[in-house]
Amino acid sequence: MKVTMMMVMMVLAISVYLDSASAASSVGEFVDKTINNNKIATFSKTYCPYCRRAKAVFKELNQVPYVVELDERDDGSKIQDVLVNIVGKRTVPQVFINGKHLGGSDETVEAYESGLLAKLLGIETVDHDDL
Ligand SMILES: N[C@@H](CCC(=O)N[C@@H](CS)C(=O)NCC(=O)O)C(=O)O
Repeated sequence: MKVTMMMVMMVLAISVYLDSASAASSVGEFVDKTINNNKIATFSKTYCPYCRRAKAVFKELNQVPYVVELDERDDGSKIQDVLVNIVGKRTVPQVFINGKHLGGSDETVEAYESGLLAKLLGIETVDHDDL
C-alpha cells in the first residue's frame, strides 16, 4: 500500500513538473513568435508611463506596434521572466524592431529623436515633437 502511494505521488510530481516545463516552453515560443513575426513588438503594461511614452513614439511615426500588455495576461509575469533572459532587464516597455531588441522607453525616444528608429523602420523621418 505504501509503495503504491509512493508511486502515485511520484507520477503526480512528474506530471506537475512536465506541465510547468511545457507551459514555460510555450511562453518562450509565444515571446519568440511575437518578436520575430512583428515589425514592431512592444511588451508593455497598461498603467506604465514609460510604456505610454514608447507607444506615443510610434503614434508620432504613424506606426502601429504589436503590443503585449503584460498586466492584462495571466502569463504576464512568466513572459517577463522570459524577457529577462533575452534583454537582461525586468522593466517594461521592451521594444523590438524587425526581430532585434531596441531597448526600453529611453532608448526608443532616443532612437526616435536621432532618426535611427525611422531608419530601422524604413520610413521617412518626420519633424520631432517633444514626448
Ligand atoms: N528607464 C526605463 C524605465 C522603465 C521602468 O522603470 N518601468 C517600470 C514600470 S513604469 C517597470 O518596469 N517596473 C518593474 C515592473 O513593472 O515589473 C525605460 O526607459 O524603459
